[in-house]
Amino acid sequence: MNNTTHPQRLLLFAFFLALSLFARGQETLLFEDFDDVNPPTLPAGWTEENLSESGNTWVTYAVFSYSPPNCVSVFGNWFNRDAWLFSPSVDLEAGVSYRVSFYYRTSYSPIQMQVKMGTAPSPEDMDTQIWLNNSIQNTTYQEGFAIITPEEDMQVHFSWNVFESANNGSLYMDDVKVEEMEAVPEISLHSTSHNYGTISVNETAETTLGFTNLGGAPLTINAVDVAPPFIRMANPLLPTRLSTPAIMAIA
Ligand SMILES: [Ca+2]
Repeated sequence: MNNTTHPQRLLLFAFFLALSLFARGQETLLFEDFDDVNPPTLPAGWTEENLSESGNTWVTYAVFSYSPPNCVSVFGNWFNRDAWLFSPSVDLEAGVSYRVSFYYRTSYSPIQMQVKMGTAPSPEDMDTQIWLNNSIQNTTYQEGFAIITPEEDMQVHFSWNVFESANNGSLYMDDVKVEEMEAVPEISLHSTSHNYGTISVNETAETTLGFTNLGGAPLTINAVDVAPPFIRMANPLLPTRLSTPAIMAIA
């Protein structure tokens, strides 16, 4: 491209990068990859309950894993499902934040799943919903997670409940983890809107930034300092880019 005959396009792209100011994850309380058992047996301490009359329930499965060789799955069979998978118990401390995460996908048809926690591994004791996706459509694994902060010391079980979803699609899940989070905030910075493009001389472009706190402690932002120098990144294969690495959130 000949820059002498084409106007330069200046694109701000650094806003789209997540800005992680603090490390996450301090202690893993529970991790299960379902790889040390022979399918369809569930790992020790894990149980299932099937409340549907004809739908399938949770089994360990040796195909379509996220971490090979196994995952855990609820197969489709065209009937409504109400399949519950229960974790072993985990001790939680009051005021401490925990990250409950897992990887999940469908085979091809939309699936509904919720994650709940409760004091005993049975559906009637699962009284707190911490995650819900009522239209799981991703056919490659993606992470689901919830951050919880109990108000009192608790011994809980977590549960994954595939419900309704009367189709032939299967739900696959792997690498379940419960970890205690460091008592520090973690900022995820992202752009929610912008009107970039060609900015003429003396013309102003605007952006709106979003801050999400994915850490284990509250975050107070009193000011945002956008400070030069800005870096114009040169790449002959791409339009000229302008990054803003000096954006600082001041907590
Ligand atoms: Ca696995």
